[in-house]
Amino acid sequence: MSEATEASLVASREGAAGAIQMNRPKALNALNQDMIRGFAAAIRDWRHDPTVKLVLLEGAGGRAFCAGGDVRAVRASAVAGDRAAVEAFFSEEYAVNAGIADFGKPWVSLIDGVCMGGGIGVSVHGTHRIVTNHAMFAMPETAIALFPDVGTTFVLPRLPGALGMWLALTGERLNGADALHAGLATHFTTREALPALRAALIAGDMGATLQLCGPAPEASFAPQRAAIDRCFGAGSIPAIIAALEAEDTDWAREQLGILHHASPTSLFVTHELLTRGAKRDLAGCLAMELALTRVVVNDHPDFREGVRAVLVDKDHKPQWQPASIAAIDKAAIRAMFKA
Ligand code: QUE
Repeated sequence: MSEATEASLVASREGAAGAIQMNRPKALNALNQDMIRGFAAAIRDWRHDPTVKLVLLEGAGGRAFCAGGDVRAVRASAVAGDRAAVEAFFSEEYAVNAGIADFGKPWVSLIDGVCMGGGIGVSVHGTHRIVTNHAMFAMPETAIALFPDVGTTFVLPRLPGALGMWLALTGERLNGADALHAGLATHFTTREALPALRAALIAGDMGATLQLCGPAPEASFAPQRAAIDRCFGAGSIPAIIAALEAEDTDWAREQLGILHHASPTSLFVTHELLTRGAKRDLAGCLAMELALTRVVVNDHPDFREGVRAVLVDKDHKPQWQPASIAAIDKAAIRAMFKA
């Protein structure tokens, strides 16, 4: 028999666990449509299977948990005018996010390496997000003119203070300890403890699993904590910019540099989404996000330009339209929410 082609998502039974491995290591396990369908099938098959006590989710290759969605493929669909393909990708991805939230059994993600965007979506709605000292979390979508999605418009406004708004607008990277202190992760361990932790999960022993977790170092953002709330809680994009300018610190100047590099449209859309998300349940947030993808991905020039600049040509010199925060027409942003 010939060797089977490596599946991009490997779902298998291991003891008491349903084990899912995201397996596109060269693409940092970024989620493509096949992988999303694999998640949907595993959720469907294991939800009511009493022999599956928990789900264990991990990334292959040692470098990444999951870098996000396969936004290169989504861009290609948008450029080709294939709205149905764009709709299929996001609607099925967000259904998986909702399915994880109401799975009803432990959904345990072992996060060792990169975890961005869609990777946060397949972990944060689960019951346990165990991070190592090598984890790297980010919601970097404003850099490619997308917005925080996969249910993070529900999660981010519920983080302490203005941490969620800060992470959503700047795409700031968090290490494992930071993610724990911010509330994106639930437990901290070391890379060295992962084999024993995995064995405990396969034995179905959550108690033994969590005993392999321990205290995390202090958050790297702790010194900035008050300034984050003061600036990113200011209430609007122009007010956030003004607050950062008033700080007159190296940290604030760095934040301003990041915001002025991001898609201006994305910043306003993201601020509005998180503000609305604070008052909605997860299903309402996912529906709001899906409606926005139709406009942002298919109809607005910035998304295809952002993916081009960051992931296709990698020149990191996107030409945004409009090009500056000052040039944004608030009515045009409001219209995107009504489309
Ligand atoms: C913003 C994003 C993504 C990103 C970079 C951003 C994203 C994503 C990837 C990514 C990274 C490496 C890969 C890959 C995809 O990068 O969603 O296939 O090999 O998936 O600034 O939203």
